[in-house]
Amino acid sequence: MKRIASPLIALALSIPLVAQAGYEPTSANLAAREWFQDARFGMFIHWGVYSVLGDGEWVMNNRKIPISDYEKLPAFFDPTEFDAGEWVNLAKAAGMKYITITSKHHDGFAMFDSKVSDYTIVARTPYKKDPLKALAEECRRQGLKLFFYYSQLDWHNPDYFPRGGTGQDAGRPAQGSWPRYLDYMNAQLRELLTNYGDIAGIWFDGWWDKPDADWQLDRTYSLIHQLQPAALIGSNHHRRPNPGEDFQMFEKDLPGGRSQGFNQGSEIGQLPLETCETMNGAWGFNLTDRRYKSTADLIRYLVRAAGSNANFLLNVGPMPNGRIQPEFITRLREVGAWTAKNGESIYGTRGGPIAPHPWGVTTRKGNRVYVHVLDSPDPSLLLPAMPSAVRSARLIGGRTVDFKSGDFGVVLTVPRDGIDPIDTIVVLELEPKPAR
Ligand code: FHN
Repeated sequence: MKRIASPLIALALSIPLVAQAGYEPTSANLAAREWFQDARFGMFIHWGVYSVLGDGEWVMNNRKIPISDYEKLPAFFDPTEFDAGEWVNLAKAAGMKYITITSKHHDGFAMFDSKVSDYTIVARTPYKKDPLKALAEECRRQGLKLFFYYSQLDWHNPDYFPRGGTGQDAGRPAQGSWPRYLDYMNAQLRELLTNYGDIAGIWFDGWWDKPDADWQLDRTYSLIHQLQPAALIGSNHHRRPNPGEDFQMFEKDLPGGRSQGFNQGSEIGQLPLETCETMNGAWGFNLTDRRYKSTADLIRYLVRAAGSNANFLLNVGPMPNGRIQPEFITRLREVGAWTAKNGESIYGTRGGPIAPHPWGVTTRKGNRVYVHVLDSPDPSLLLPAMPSAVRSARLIGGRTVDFKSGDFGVVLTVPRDGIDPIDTIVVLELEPKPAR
């Protein structure tokens, strides 16, 4: 995926964004935020007609494909092997608690039965069905929550005008009505929050394409919260959260990380956190991208995210036939074997009392601290003092771990044959702190 660095993005980091000023989350929304943080692990799904070309979700922009040609693609998109039950089963097998799927990506193509557009999977493809409806029903049946990704950026709609930093080669006329585009976007969001039952939230993306535009976020965020107060709003704008947003996402970096150019200005806010990453190098299906991350790396990313008090949203880009490629299935099942065995150290936890270090991270649940030793050459590990005295120490499998406490902190000595090459998890039981 090519991102265009532009002075506009630099400008964006300086413009205070007005959103849902004075927003007060409802008790249902606050409860949803707790659920979200407990969930810790979700499946991101990037799926669209771009998958026909097998070259990622930015293919229209990167290959400068005009709308007149790109509109030929839906005719080839017939995912007859799509099975919502298979996708939800796979997410659950991995230990994922929610799914976030693209309802509309930057190409403007609606992967749902939108009545305010004829550029939809129902109107334009031989498939003629609404996969998001099937997925919503299956998630409800199997007890997973469902978020919709929605791209504010639109390379197809002529009213997305003035153009932003991308989508310049789509062949649209140099005119359009921005207010009419906002009406269109809000109408589609109304459909997504009305026609698919309870939705866990909206994952916005693409604000960064026109950072200086008047997006009228207060209007959009108010609409969402009026329709479904518990729906969590997040926006992948790579900046501090705005009023009306309920969680903050980081892309391809742990919270506060700066490995990606677009994260240079991002700051960690006070909201629940989530980081997202691909399984290879692509979000949308890419036939030739073989940069598959190892299962061990994916597990460690999940652990480091939890240790940073963040969720991990791990992506799949399904193929145009509706199936998920075998390399992803294998990894998800292997991650699931790990979460089945060690999930207590992730689910329902919050970031631990020790900040993330190169050697590893900690997570915490009540008086229990999980020390995740990810990269320590030495079986002994010196930790700073815990919030209260350590009562006991054991490997998550049960074996006792020697520990010595003192003013210096706590030294853990893990038996050499108890060291796990992926993540050695030491469980510390702390003395309950006296009630104040
Ligand atoms: O441009 C998109 C990209 O296609 C993908 O959807 C990622 C997912 O976080 N978000 C944007 C890139 O920052």
